[in-house]
Amino acid sequence: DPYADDPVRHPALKVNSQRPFNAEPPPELLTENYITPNPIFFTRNHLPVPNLDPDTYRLHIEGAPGGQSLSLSLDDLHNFPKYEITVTLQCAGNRRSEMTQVKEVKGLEWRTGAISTARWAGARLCDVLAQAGHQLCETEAHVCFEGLDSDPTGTAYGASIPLARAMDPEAEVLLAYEMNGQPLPRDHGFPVRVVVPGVVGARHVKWLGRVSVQPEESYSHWQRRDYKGFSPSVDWDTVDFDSAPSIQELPVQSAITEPRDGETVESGEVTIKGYAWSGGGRAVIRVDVSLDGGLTWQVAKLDGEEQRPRKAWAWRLWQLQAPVPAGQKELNIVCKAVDDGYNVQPDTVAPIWNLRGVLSNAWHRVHVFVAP
Ligand code: MTE
Ligand code: MO
Repeated sequence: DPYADDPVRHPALKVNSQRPFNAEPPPELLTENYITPNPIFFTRNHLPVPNLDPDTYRLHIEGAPGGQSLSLSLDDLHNFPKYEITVTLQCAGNRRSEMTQVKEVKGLEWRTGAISTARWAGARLCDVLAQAGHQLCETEAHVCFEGLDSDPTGTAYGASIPLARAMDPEAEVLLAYEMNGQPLPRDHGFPVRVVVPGVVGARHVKWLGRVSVQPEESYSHWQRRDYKGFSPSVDWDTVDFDSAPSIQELPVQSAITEPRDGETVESGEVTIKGYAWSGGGRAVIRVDVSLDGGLTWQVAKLDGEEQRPRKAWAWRLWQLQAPVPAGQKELNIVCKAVDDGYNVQPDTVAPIWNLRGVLSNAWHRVHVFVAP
């Protein structure tokens, strides 16, 4: 059993798949803290978790023509200037289960918890690439990452990002060795993972073994044959994966974490909580909440760290305390976020349904009963 050596996990996690391990925190735990505690940070593994020895670990960086290839130990990585940033990581499949309700899709049934936030610390990818002689001259090039996790045929997890993002100091792409002040937990990439702020989880390659600059995107299955969006009209007979770009920055997202669907709330006043985030460093500027299915709206209060313009890498938690209209027996609670590009979420799922169930960011809806 290649999974026999997987780490022990926190019992509060809702498991979507045991082998490989995929799990999300329950919603009320997810927004209890602005920074998600490591043991309940959502986990998305495609393969068994490798057991790597930090003393013999080496990160291979392929050198530029005229530059030099690097074989970096953990100590070597620590010798680069250390940066620490708060970044929210979201899987492209977050909230996929709502797409399944429209029509069947292929993928894990994530609810609202395939998203979490941590303080990540490590070396900047641009500093490490510069030491290997790379410059931003090939503007169309890509930086390919290979994990040290592999399937029985020896194929490793892989993904890539554009070189332009990798070399941009403002994009703050990290080779992270710390998560919330601790060495990375095994499930989250020990000893080193990539953190690409504002970009879909799939590019944050864990158990990083190799970095190279290539004229084309990674040839990995997960770069080319997955993690792409399509029209609702495309099915498994007609899909052409080469016709769509790989997902990088994610669209604006929000969800309600309290109360939960089907719950009974007290009459008088209701407290509604959730999260909101957008990709590409776009800040969340507002979250609107409705108690009547979207007929009327109120503005929620945003909590959490102040967001830096163009570098809003982390989510905002939000809440709204609202009187329950007298005589209401049920409430149709809805939330939607707006980012600083004034991008909004679509109101329903059907027009954004896609066969892989990615990019599920319609208004989030929760139906509750009011106690008599
Ligand atoms: N890196 C490796 N090596 N193997 C993987 O299976 N999964 C990716 C990404 N990096 C993956 C990986 C996907 S799809 C996501 S959403 C994130 O890791 C999840 O990171 P987490 O498990 O730390 O939450
Ligand atoms: Mo993912």
